Amino acid sequence: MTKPMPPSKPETPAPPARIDLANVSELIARMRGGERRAISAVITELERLSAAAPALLQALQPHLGHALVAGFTGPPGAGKSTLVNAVIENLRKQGRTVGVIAVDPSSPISGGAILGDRIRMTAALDDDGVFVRSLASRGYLGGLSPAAVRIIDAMDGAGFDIVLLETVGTGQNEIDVAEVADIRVVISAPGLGDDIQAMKSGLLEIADIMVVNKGDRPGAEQTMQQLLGALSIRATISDKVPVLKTSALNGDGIAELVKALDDIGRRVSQEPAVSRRRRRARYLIARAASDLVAARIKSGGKSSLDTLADGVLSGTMTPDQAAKKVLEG
Ligand SMILES: Nc1nc2c(ncn2[C@@H]2O[C@H](COP(=O)(O)OP(=O)(O)O)[C@@H](O)[C@H]2O)c(=O)[nH]1
Ligand SMILES: [Mg+2]
Repeated sequence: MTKPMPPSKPETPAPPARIDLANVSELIARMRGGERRAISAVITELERLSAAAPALLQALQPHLGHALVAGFTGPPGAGKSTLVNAVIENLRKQGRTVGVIAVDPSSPISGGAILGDRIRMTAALDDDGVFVRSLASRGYLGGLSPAAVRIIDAMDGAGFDIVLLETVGTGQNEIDVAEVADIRVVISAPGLGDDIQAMKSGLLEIADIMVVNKGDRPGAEQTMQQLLGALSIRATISDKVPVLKTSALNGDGIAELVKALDDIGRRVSQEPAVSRRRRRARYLIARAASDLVAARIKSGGKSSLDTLADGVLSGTMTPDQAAKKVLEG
C-alpha cells in the first residue's frame, strides 16, 4: 500500500480589490470611453486577479472579440520592441488604436528589460490611441503568464483595434504565443549567432510571418537565405509564410509587415471571435492543470514520490498507475 498524498493546500484567497465593486459597470464605461486611468485600473485588477476580477470579466464579456492579437516573438536583442514601436507608428498613422503587452521573462531582480521596452516604445508616449503594459512573467519561467491573457481581454474590452504581444521566444514561450495570439510574427536578425539555430527548430513551426529585422545590417541577406532555406524544407508551410526584411530603425519594410498582418488578420477575422477566445481559454485551463499537477507532485513531498517510485521499481505498479495516484491527490 502506498501512503496517500496529503491534500493539496487550499487556494489562496484573491487579493482585495482596489476599485469600488459597486461601480464596475461605470468603470467599464469609462474605460470604453478611453479614460486611461480606468483602462489602467481594469488591467491592474485583472493582472492581480483581485476580488474584482470575476465581476470585471463578466462586465467585459459583451465587448470582447473585436481586437486582433498579434504576437511578436524571437530571441532577445532581435529588435522586437523597436519593431513593435515602428508598427505602432504605422498603425497610428492609419488611425487605428493599439494595445501593447510586453512580457519580460527575466526575474523580478533583473527587471531592467521592462524599462528598456518602455524606452523603445516611444510611439506610445502622449498618445491616447496607444496603451502599453509591461508584464513580468514571474513564476512562469519561460512561459507566458496567464495574466497576459486577461490583459488581452481588458485591452480588447477597452476597444483597441489590435493588441501587440511581445514575448521572448525561449522554449515554452513560443508554444504559448502560438496558443494565445491570432497572428504569430517570428523575428530574427543577423548577428544573433546560435539563437538563429535555436529559433529555426521551434519558432518556424508556429510562424505566420517571419521577419528578419536589422535589414540595414550586414548579414541580413544571409539570414534571409538561411530562413528561406529552412522554410523550403517544410514544403507545407513555405508557400504560406511570408519572409520579410525590416529595419525597425529606418522604417524599411514596416509597411509591408503591417500589410502582411492585415492580410492574415482578414483571414483570422472570418473565424468567429468566440472560437479565438475559446482557444485562449483552453490554453489557460491546460496551463492551470499542469501547474496543479506540478504543485501536487511538490506538495506530495519526496517521501510519497519515493514510495510510488519503490512501487514502480518493484513492479507492483506501473508508472502510469503511479501517475494516477499522484493526480488523485
Ligand atoms: N541596426 C539596427 N538595430 C536595431 C534594429 N532594431 C532594433 N535595433 C537595436 O537592437 C537592440 C535591441 O533592440 P530591442 O528592440 O530592445 O530588442 P528586443 O530584445 O528583441 O526587444 C537595440 O539597441 C536596438 O536599437 C534595426 O532594425 N537595425
Ligand atoms: Mg524587448
